[in-house]
Amino acid sequence: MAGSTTFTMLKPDAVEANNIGPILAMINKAGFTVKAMKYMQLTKEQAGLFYAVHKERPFYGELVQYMSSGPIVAAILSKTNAVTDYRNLIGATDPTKADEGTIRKTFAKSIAANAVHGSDSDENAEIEPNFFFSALERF
Ligand code: 3AN
Repeated sequence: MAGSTTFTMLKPDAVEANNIGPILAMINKAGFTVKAMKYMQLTKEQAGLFYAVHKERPFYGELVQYMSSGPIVAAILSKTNAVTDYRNLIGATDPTKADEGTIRKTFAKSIAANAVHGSDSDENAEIEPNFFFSALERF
């Protein structure tokens, strides 16, 4: 059903700072259910492919380098209005502009090391999990 799932990554800064547990707790408390989950480190090539949509942006090289610099947690999350509600829960890309109580305001270190990724549209919420999960890995 469109709108009922979204895709997230807990980024290298969140994993490094031991914030997997606290972030997952915020996600569950906000009403999201985990449908798939994986702990892994992306190669530069994989990070480059995942973020290919940003290839022309000035921060692309930094983004690819950063997202392959350490382990991440990838997950599919389920909830009514998942994409919109999760974007509201994570807060603005720049943590200095994120609202109080959001994941990025609470845990992000900078605009690059901003703790979590969240799909920005229903279309991307359908596409992004396919990069990480087979049908057998979704529940
Ligand atoms: P969001 O993750 O909030 O959808 P996007 O799609 O604009 O933000 O950017 C994708 C990722 O690129 C961000 N999560 C962030 O890690 C990184 N990023 C965005 N803007 C910058 C920037 N000015 N400098 C460095 N990294 C950036």
